[in-house]
Formats: sequence, C-alpha cells, structure tokens
Amino acid sequence: MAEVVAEVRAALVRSDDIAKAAPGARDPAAVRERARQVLAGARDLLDAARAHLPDEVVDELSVQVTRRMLDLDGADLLEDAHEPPPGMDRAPTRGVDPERIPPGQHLTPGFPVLHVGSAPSDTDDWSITVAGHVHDRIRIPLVDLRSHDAAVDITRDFHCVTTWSRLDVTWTGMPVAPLLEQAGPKESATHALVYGHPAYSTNLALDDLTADGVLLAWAVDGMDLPVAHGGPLRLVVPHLYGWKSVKWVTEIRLVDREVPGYWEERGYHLHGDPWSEQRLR
Ligand SMILES: Nc1nc2c(c(=O)[nH]1)N[C@H]1C(S)=C(S)[C@@H](COP(=O)(O)O)O[C@H]1N2
Ligand SMILES: [Mo]
Repeated sequence: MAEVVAEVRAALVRSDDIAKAAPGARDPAAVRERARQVLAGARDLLDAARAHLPDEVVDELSVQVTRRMLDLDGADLLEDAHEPPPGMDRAPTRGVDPERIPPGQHLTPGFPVLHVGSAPSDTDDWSITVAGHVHDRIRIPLVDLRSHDAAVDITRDFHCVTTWSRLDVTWTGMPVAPLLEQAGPKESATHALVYGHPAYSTNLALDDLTADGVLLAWAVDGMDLPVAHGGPLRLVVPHLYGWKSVKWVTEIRLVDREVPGYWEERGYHLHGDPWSEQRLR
C-alpha cells in the first residue's frame, strides 16, 4: 500500500507542476483542466485503496487533493494574461561542472515563469512591510530600498522543485538583515512568513532569511525585474528551492514558531534544501 501513497503524492506534484505553468500558457484554463484530471486520478487511486490504508493517511491525502481542486477553481476565476518576458532566453552555461546541479535537477535554456494566481496589474508605489514579532512595524517604499547603501549584486544558481535549474543568475537587491534590524526583532522571533501578491506565502527560519545570498531583488541580469518574474520586488533565496523566492513580495512577518506557508501547507518540505532533495515531507 506504500506504493499507492507514493503514487498519489507523485500525482499531487505532477498536478502542481502543470498548474504552476498555466499562467504563462496560451490556454491556461485547458492546462488547469489537465491538472484537474491528474488530481481526479489521484482521488480514484485513494478511493480504490481506502480500505487498506490508515484513515489518517487517506484523510490527509484527500485534503491535499481537495485544496488543489479548489485552487484550480480559484485560478479559473482569476484569469491572468501576461506574456513571458523577452530577453530571458539565454542558453544554459556550456561546460557546466555537474557538481553544480543538485540531484534530480536539469538545466533549463529559458527562465520559466511559475506562479499561482495572477501577476499584479498595478506595480506603482510598491512597498514592503516588516511586522509581527518586531518592536517597530515598518513600511519601506521600494524607492528607498533601491537607494539603500546595502544594495548589492549577487550571482547564484536557481533551483525549482519542478526540477529545472538556471545557473548564474545575477540579482540586484538588498539583503534582508538590515531591514529586520530597522524593525527590531523581538527575542521571541525565530521564523518568518513572507507574503507575496495575491495570496502567496512561504515560511523561513530567520537564519535562512538572513543567509548569505538572500536578497530583496528589483533587477535580474542587469535589467529591471520583469513583472512576470516578480517585479517590481521579489525575495530571492538561492540556497533553497524556488518556491521560497516569493515574487511580488509585500510583507515579512516575524513569528515565534514555524508556520507553514502556501506550498508547505500543501505538503511541501518546511525547509526545501535542493542538495538533500527536501521536496515533500
Ligand atoms: N507570489 C508568488 N511568488 C512565487 C510563486 C507564486 O506562486 N507566487 N511561485 C514560486 C515558485 S514555485 C517558483 S519556482 C518561483 C519561480 O520564479 P520565476 O517565475 O521567476 O521563475 O517563484 C516562486 N515565487
Ligand atoms: Mo517552483
């Protein structure tokens, strides 16, 4: 029966991969329909194996199927019409040291656009809020971030859990630590929930959020970050899978425990280290 569970989990991930590519597809609704079919298959498998599986396992997996079905219905209501941005189509770096590719990943020639929901239509006057377990809740306009002394360029590899990797991406942005300092984290703050438009979130331990290479980025490979890739402002957490790199970031909320974000609530790993393949938990 362990195989049924593994098969259902694999179907969940397959439907996620399909659904995440829908916003950039020519016919997003048709793509989501395919994701629904994969989920329906998972539900049939579960139904057939119900008598042989523990109730908790069936309940948990059924919830995961239902959440995704609801997400797909929501996405149909929230149709998105963006084009993949031009100029992002460079070939993969040649002669790449295989040691740089985490297990189960492959190089992608382009820069896939993956998200749930729609890109924001109004990106003027963007700002980010730091709130939760802090002494001072602060709201910083993007224009202030852009002129901050701490702004840097950082080149890192990017690994998405759907198995594509893009090497040597140069991000321009500001590290998170000085922003947190400004808000004054309370003793109790151990983790963060990072929120992005329209209803996205991910959880990060403060050590991961302030690790070397983590940036609030407004430019990629020398150009202003295209809206499709999270412009005008996104978080980039290059040492973890791409779902941690919140596009259209609006808020960093410090919390006193690990609170699962959007994908983590849907069974993704709480940490997400690509080198130890922390895909699902
Ligand atoms: N707001 C928001 N940010 C998000 C997502 C999302 O659905 N919404 N998807 C994540 C996932 S799963 C990945 S792999 C990366 C993809 O970034 P890209 O579209 O720039 O390639 O964005 C992450 N950030
Ligand atoms: Mo992803």
